[in-house]
Amino acid sequence: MIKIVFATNNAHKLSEVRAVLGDDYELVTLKEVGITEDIPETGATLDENALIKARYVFDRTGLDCFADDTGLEVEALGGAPGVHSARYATDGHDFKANNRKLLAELEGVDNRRARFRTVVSLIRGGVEQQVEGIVEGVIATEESGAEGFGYDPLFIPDGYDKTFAEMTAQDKNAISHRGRAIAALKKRLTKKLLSQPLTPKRVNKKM
Ligand code: ITT
Repeated sequence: MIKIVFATNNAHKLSEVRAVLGDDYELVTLKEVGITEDIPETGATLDENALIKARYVFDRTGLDCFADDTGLEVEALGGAPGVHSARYATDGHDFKANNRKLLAELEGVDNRRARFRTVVSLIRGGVEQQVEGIVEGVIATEESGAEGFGYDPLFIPDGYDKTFAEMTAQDKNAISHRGRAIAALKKRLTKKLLSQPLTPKRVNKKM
């Protein structure tokens, strides 16, 4: 069993990732390593925020860890809400308000193309790596379905006529941004490390 910390406070992400990684991996939560505060996401991009979250955990624990930063990128909105997806409508993680705002912004807009993008930053043996997963689709004109979370009731992946929120967790994971990013992560985790680890100085400094 490979133990690895998943730097998230989002229970939905945790259960999706657990299902994709499978039984060979034991996912350790932030709470279990004593990190109870919100990790500040001050980056301007998904890549930066994923790295910030992973480094935050590595700097404090020195343990192998990874973080997921995800955004919904809507073509007609110039890529918004993107890196601001969690706090699109309000300062909190209010999924309902975010979906209402997205529908309002796209009212009367014909181009409803969008994609979900997940960036995963991994720090393993002190070596940083990054993988990505993307799913393309369209934004529906009303919410449908009760599964999943976030923007799932509005997102119809290409090749389907239902939203992510109308799919089982297994079906969503098979084609989703996160499912793809975590599949790529799993491949990395089975490979030998080739590059040099980060200097242990950063770990020691704060331990
Ligand atoms: P952590 O940072 O603690 O992992 P978070 O919810 O803040 O959790 P993000 O910063 O990646 O995660 O925020 C992305 C937001 O995008 C999230 O709050 C949801 O509203 C939305 N989101 C992320 N993944 C999604 C998915 O698979 N389906 C629908 N919406 C999703």
